[in-house]
Amino acid sequence: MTTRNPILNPGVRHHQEGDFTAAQVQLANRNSGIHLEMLQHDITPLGMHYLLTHFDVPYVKDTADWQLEIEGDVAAATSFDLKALMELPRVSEQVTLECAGNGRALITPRWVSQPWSYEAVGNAEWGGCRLSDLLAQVDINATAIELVFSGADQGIDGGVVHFFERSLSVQQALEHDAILAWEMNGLPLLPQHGFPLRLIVPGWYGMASVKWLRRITVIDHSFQGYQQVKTYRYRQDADDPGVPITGMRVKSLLMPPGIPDWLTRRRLLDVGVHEVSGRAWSGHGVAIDKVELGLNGNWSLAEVDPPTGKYSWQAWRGACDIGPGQHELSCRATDVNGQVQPLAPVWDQSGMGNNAVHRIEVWAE
Ligand SMILES: Nc1nc2c(c(=O)[nH]1)N[C@H]1C(S)=C(S)[C@@H](COP(=O)(O)O)O[C@H]1N2
Ligand SMILES: [Mo]
Repeated sequence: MTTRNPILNPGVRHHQEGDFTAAQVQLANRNSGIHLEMLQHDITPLGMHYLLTHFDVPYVKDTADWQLEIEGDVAAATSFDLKALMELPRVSEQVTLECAGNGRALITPRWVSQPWSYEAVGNAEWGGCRLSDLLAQVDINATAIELVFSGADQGIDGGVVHFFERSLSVQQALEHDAILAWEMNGLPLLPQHGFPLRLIVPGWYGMASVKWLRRITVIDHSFQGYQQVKTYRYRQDADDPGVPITGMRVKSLLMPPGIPDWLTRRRLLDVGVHEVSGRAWSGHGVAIDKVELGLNGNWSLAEVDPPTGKYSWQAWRGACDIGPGQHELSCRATDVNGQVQPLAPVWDQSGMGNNAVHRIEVWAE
């Protein structure tokens, strides 16, 4: 008698309403979010940046025999150790990274996956070299179409066993200021952020920034890997082939004022004028034009700082005169291309790209 392996035959993924299951709590415990009070920092302190790790964190004990392999549609396969990478021109750049699934748990019904609310974002200073400088040392064949970036982490999703892999077109790899990073905020990458080497694709949602990078394969066709075609697409329903997700949508978050209630995180504050501040960002290096601060649905213009880097979020602040009782605070950003955050989530089958305005309840007395 044979039984069907439930891991390789998981059945159809579904939506859910109401309480979170133990499996979702387990996911949330592994994949932590930024604490919103960290929005006071330009650069998210190490250990406070959000984390999204699909499988197990691979453990590289010793970097002495570690190599980044480059193979496929190239004149000759080659590899680089960390020392060789470190001889390329250095870059160090602030990049805001957000998970494409951020906000998923705020869409009803909820897609069963990592249940983010607002917190899957951070801004770090990534140090390393440009991917384009490395590729300049590789003789890529004229037939090349895409580059596949392979992580060292293997697991199962949708019944499919695979390594975490994503591709970029040759043009995207050369033109998007991508970084091969071995440092975060001036220190070697923490194990959970991709030690010893990761890709950073500035301006894109986080899935493109492959951690624990160990191989780049040049291919003469379009990549059909699980993380490329089965997920990270905007879809209306399960049958929709969808469109690939690339750049981040315009978004802003506010730092909750006052003090939190331990169990509910509802905020308590004094009646009076409060300065409310936060961060705003958009995708593909597009700057923020304005941020509006909402008090019970009445919007006023906030002051926005200039960007500290092309791909870095921008600080904003405004004043709110808060009377006694319960109120809703919110914020809404518009980028220089005129893209504005929606007031309510825009439907997506797997809860991707939810950039609806951030809302929090406060009680003043
Ligand atoms: N190898 C590998 N790279 C990965 C992932 C992963 O699970 N494995 N997760 C991706 C996703 S979905 C996101 S949002 C970012 C998160 O990066 P962080 O954990 O450093 O914040 O890494 C991306 N790179
Ligand atoms: Mo993500």
